[in-house]
Amino acid sequence: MTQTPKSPTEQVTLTQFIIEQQRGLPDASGTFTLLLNNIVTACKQISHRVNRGALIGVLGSAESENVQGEVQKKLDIITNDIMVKALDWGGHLGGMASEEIDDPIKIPKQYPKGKYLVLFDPLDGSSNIDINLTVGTIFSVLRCREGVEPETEDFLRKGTEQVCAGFVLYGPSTMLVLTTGNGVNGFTLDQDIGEFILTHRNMRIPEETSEFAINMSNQRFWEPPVKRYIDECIAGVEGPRGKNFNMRWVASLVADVYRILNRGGVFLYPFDLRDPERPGKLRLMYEANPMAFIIEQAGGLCSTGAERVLDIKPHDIHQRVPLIFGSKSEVERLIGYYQQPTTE
Ligand code: FBP
Repeated sequence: MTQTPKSPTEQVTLTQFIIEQQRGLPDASGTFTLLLNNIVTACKQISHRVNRGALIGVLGSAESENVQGEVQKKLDIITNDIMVKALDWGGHLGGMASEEIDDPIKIPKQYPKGKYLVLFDPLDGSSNIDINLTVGTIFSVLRCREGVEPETEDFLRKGTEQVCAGFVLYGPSTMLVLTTGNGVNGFTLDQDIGEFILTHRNMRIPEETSEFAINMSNQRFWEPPVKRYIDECIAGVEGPRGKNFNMRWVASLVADVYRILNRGGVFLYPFDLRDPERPGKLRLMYEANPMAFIIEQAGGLCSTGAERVLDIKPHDIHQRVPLIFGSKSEVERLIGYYQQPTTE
């Protein structure tokens, strides 16, 4: 999928790519390009902090809890502040919402309000930050009524209403994966010039795969359709699937999504019986919805098992959902298993 490296004169920067895409849109005012530019500037700052890690004392716990009841890492707070500071002054936003903050984040009075809302997970996979594994930032952009103070209701919109979704990977390379509803493209940060360069044009998920990703330690809590699906994968060529499957689990959603965008696969963080009140681990508004938009734009599917994630009508900014996504044929098979009556 990766294109042959181009000479600097042939390279397409993210800014050029977005401006060329926006040219085709009659009502494009350039505001979206400026907003995206600020999101990307924040991610470059985060990339720098994550990369310097122990050298600048940002690893380890912050000894505080977020709205999810999770102990925050120092970098969860630092990256949240970087995002808010990079986005609140620009005049493009009516408001923001973050995994690390209970309520919607207001735009300070001294700054003008704009026509977009941004929801973000400032540091996804933060349980991996202290062991130097890939982490990332995930963001989702919605439209809002211009110039007014948005209510929580203004954020609770279906994933189908997203105008843009993306994530930045802080791994061996720093990469941005982006969709504005016109396919999925990948950009690599050229640290020398500080620009994201188009390196993965029109990413497509292979329809077929023999690789699954799930946290196996939760097996005893899974529902019958998931138990059946994983058992059949593990049974391999001797089993009903007649082929061997491989397993991967990075415990960083951004890294698992990026692998599936490149070589296919199916990811499951399904509903499990541990806590029936908690329908899953991952959050709809700033994890599942942006990833579902990207996965579908790359030819994959994204479901809860019972319904398309992008069609869910949200009721809470921090609500959790079961998540199954990836290569079309496997997600369709899983949806079929959910629809079949179980014998258990
Ligand atoms: P946060 O780090 O943003 O809370 O993300 C949650 C997450 O780390 C995902 O990136 C990942 O897919 C999942 O949780 C891993 O869960 P588990 O630790 O149960 O395997």
